[in-house]
Formats: sequence, C-alpha cells, structure tokens
Amino acid sequence: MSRLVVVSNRVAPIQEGEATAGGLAAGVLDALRQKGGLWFGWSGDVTEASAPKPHRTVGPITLFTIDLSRRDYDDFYRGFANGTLWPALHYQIGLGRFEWSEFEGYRRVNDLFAQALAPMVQPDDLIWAHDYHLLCFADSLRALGLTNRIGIFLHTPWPAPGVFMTVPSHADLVRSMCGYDLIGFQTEIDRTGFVDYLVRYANGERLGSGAVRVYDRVVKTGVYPIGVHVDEVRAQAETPINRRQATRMRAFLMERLILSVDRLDYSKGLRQRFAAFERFLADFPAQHGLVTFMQIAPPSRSDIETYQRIRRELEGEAGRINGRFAEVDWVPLRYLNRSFPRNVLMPLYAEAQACLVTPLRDGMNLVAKEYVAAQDPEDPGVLILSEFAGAARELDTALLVNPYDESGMAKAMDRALSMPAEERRERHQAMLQVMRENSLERWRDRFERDLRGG
Ligand code: ADQ
Repeated sequence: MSRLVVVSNRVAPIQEGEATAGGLAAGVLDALRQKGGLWFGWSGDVTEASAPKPHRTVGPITLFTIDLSRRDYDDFYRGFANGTLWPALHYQIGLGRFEWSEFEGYRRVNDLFAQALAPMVQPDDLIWAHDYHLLCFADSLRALGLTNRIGIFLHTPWPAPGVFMTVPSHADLVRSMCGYDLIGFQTEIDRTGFVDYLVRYANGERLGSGAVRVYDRVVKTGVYPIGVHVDEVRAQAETPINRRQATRMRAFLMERLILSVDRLDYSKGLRQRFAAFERFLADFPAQHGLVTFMQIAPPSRSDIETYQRIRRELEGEAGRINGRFAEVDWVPLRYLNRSFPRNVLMPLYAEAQACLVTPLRDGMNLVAKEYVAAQDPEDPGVLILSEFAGAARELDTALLVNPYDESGMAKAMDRALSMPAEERRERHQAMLQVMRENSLERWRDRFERDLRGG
C-alpha cells in the first residue's frame, strides 16, 4: 500500500511511548505509527533564512521540518493565515485585516513547503495536508509536476460565500484549492458553503457524491467529523493516580464545578461566556456559595494584537466579576491562564457537573467530545454546547445554546446544575453512541480511503 505523507503547519513534538495528544496529532499519529510514513511541516523556529532541518525518525515515522525566516513568519503565519483567514473562516470579519503583500507571503510559504517536500515524494505516495495554512499547497506541488493524490482536511469551519468573499484574494485562493483531489470538512454546513461558492462564483458543476467539475478538474468534497479516542479518554479520567489528584484539587473548589477549557482565542466566545456567568450569578442568587466556574485558557498566538486584546479584556472581566460577587469564603470565577497536561484535564472533566463549551464558531471542538467521553455513565455531568460548534451537529442531546444569548446561557447553567440523574444519563448515552460511531479511527480511515479511492 502507498505511503502516507502528512503535511501540517506544525509537526507535533512526538517522542516514543508518549501519551496521545489531542485532535490532529492523535489522529494522524495513529495512522503513521501503524503503517509508517512521513510527517512534514514548520519546525516552530524563526531563523535567519527559511531552511530545512535534519530529518528525525521516531519508530516507523520520519519527521521533517523547516524553519521560517522572520519575513515569512510575519507575512504567512501572523499575517494572512492568522490575521486574515482565521477570523474570516470563523465569521469574525470585523477582526480581520488584509494586505496583498501578506497574501503573497502565504503563497510564498506554500511554495516553499512544496519545494522542500517534493524531492522526498515517491510517485505513489498519498499526500494528506491539514488546515487553513495550506490552501495553496497542492497547487504549488502541481506546479512542480507532482501528480500524486493530494487531499486536505479543514479543521476550521468554512463560511457562507458572502463571508468568505470579504477576503479580497478569495478567487485566487479557491482556484488554488482546486489543485487538491479531495477537500474534507467537519460538517455538511461547511462543505455546502464551499461548494456553493464553486457553483455560484466559479462556474462549478455539481457531479453528485460531493464531486464538482471546476477549472478543468474534478474536485471531490466530503464531510469527516473528527472524533476522540473515547475509551482512552475515559481511562485517563479514571486512572487512580489521576483521580486522586483531581479529588485533591476538587477539595479546594465548591460543591458544584462548571468547567471550560479552551485555547485563548476570540472565536471561543470567552468574553460572552464570562458575561453569561455574571448574568447567572445575578439571576440565580440561590446558587451563590455553591458553584465555582473554572476557565482554563492558555494564551495562544500571543504576538498578534487581537489576541493580546482579548487576554487583557478577560483579565479585567474576571477581576471585576469576582469583585462584584465574591464572599470572604467564596470566589465564584477561577481563571487559569495556562495549559494543563491531559492526566490533569481528563479527571477534572470527570469531576465537573457541567462543561461550558460556547464558541462563537468552531470547526468541531474536541473539548466537548473529551468532556462527554470522560464522564461516569452512571452519574454524568451536563454538556452546555454552542449551536455554532461543529460538534453540535452530532451532540444534539447536549444543552444547546446561542453564545450571543447571555440570559439563555445563564438559564442553561442553572438547568444543568439541577438536572435529574435520569435525564443526564439519557442525554449522555445518546452522545456517547454517536461519538463511538464517529470515532477518530473512522475519521482517519474514511478520509484516507476516499483520497486513495480516486
Ligand atoms: P482547537 O481550536 O485547538 O482545534 P479544540 O478542538 O477544542 O480546539 O482542542 C483541541 C485539543 O486541544 C483538545 O484535545 C483539547 O484537550 C486541547 N486543549 C484545548 N484547550 C486546552 C487547554 N487549555 N489546556 C490543555 N489542552 C487544551 C482546531 C479547531 C477545532 C477542531 C480541532 C480538531 O479550531 O474546531 O475541533 O482543530 O479538528
């Protein structure tokens, strides 16, 4: 069988025997560990010149990374990928900016990736690219003469055409994307947004089964909701040593714990969530002294201004809300601005009576799925989930909320904390069943099969 070549902006820092990480890394690592293969991407280092690093092998996996120059990093990573594309893909067009020079930098880095990888590619290799950093990458490989099967999976949402077209280089981007043979999305809504664009604005013709004839090629599109290793998450939550640690932490908290875990990103709806928790405290005084809301949110992309701003805002809000409601023996909101390892997070999920996952938009949101997987099926907690997270398409027995509706979210918190055990079990069981069907293995196998399939 042909070799798998995975390409992503970052290559996970994997070691032999290391516990599985979240999301992308967990999914592709399994495949690479089983069959061997190559994983290529940016090293994470910014150096004098964009240049390859020596290869490294971990078991059957070859890791190959390149450094980026300061100019490439600024134009590609800070600029077009995270300053323009990320906000547009998450419907946050007011937070985006656009410079043609940064778009050129994005293309330049996609070309650079292609030039570095091409000499290592064998004719029957299957090339699987990930995410919004690499929309032009297949086109760059094609320009070098590669005819391999090349696919991309988008971990982010894909917006409606009217939103995507606010990015001035939308036509160039979509034309480049059509260099891929297969484009995978998290949900049908995302796939429809992309295909609608092809049909309405690029003269695309629907051929059935997700295929579209466009720009003299046939591009296949599909829906592949990413999942989690359900049993592994539960086992991590249950390991006695992890459990003891969680119970010790729990002793410092109030009777009821509402938990949120996110990267610190404006798309995750943290500001609106803090406001909703404040509304909950104002509207449900009977809960005072009984509940702790813990928000874990380590900074990400902290050299980008919009990210610095949201961090400052949240720090201010956390202090203000506690100042307004705290008692000498009760601090309602705990805001932890750092990351925690999975052996701490998973048992903490299991301890929490409710998990608030309320992004303004999210491709999938694996925290929601991890929370469900970590629960004791006999006494599960309640997931409060934004209807704008990809996960809401599958986890429709969660308490679904609109993240822009403060009072609706406040009511959902109160309802979650007082939900009878029978109802909690029914909702949890239904979610668990869907998650077992749409497992991480299935996500990976279906994408690989469709990419091979032609
Ligand atoms: P992210 O935006 O990073 O991922 P998410 O899916 O919620 O969002 O999290 C990915 C992983 O990071 C999870 O396994 C989670 O446990 C871990 N994580 C998140 N916050 C953490 C914290 N504070 N401390 C420690 N670990 C934390 C992108 C897309 C999502 C999509 C994933 C996978 O934005 O929509 O679900 O890719 O496709």
